[in-house]
Amino acid sequence: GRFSRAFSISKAMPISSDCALLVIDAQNGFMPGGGLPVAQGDAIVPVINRMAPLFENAVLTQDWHPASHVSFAANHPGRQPFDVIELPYGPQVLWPTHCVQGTPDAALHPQLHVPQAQLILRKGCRPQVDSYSAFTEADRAATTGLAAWLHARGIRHLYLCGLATDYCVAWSALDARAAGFAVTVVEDACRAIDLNGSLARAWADMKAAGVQRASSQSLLAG
Ligand code: VGL
Ligand code: ZN
Repeated sequence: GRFSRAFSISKAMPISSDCALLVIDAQNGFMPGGGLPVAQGDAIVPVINRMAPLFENAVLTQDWHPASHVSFAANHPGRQPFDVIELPYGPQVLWPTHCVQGTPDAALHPQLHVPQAQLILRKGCRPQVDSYSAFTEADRAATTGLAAWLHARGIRHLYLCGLATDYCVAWSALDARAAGFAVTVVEDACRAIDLNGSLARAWADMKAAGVQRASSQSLLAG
């Protein structure tokens, strides 16, 4: 019943203090009704809220673009959302305008509850460079400083969740592996955009990089 369920959650084995939950872009802009809606994006919020208490350490990210951002189709006359253009750092998908700095679209989902989060990292802030990854911007040169921040706190293993599986979650997972972290993606705490096979490609790339795939149930079962 209700009591035993609450009791079993409170008794769930906490996750080791050298682990951190990394919640990627759980923002209104990626939820149904947002600027770049991800199908069932809001379904991840209760899942994240259930597993968050297992973690002593948590970091949240926000996609945080200026209105003039190079990734917005609206800033490229004659282009449409989901067109791909060539930028100095490589191909760039043009997105609908989303997560503009300081707007409700860029705010975290109002029901997201991860009160122990120590850092909210904002990315994609430079007008001419996108950043799907929480670690390294799309020019592959600028770092956000997140790897150093986590290393300085003795974090060795990251559990990733959020939106979208095939863009910001996958790119963050791959960069986290490259930075030396063990990485687990909690699949049911993510949802994908899935543009031209991007989801299957993302899982293949993550598998090849040694990213583990888990369910929130398996974590809660300890
Ligand atoms: C994202 C596309 C553009 C994401 C952000 O959070 O996955 N995708 N900006
Ligand atoms: Zn974006």
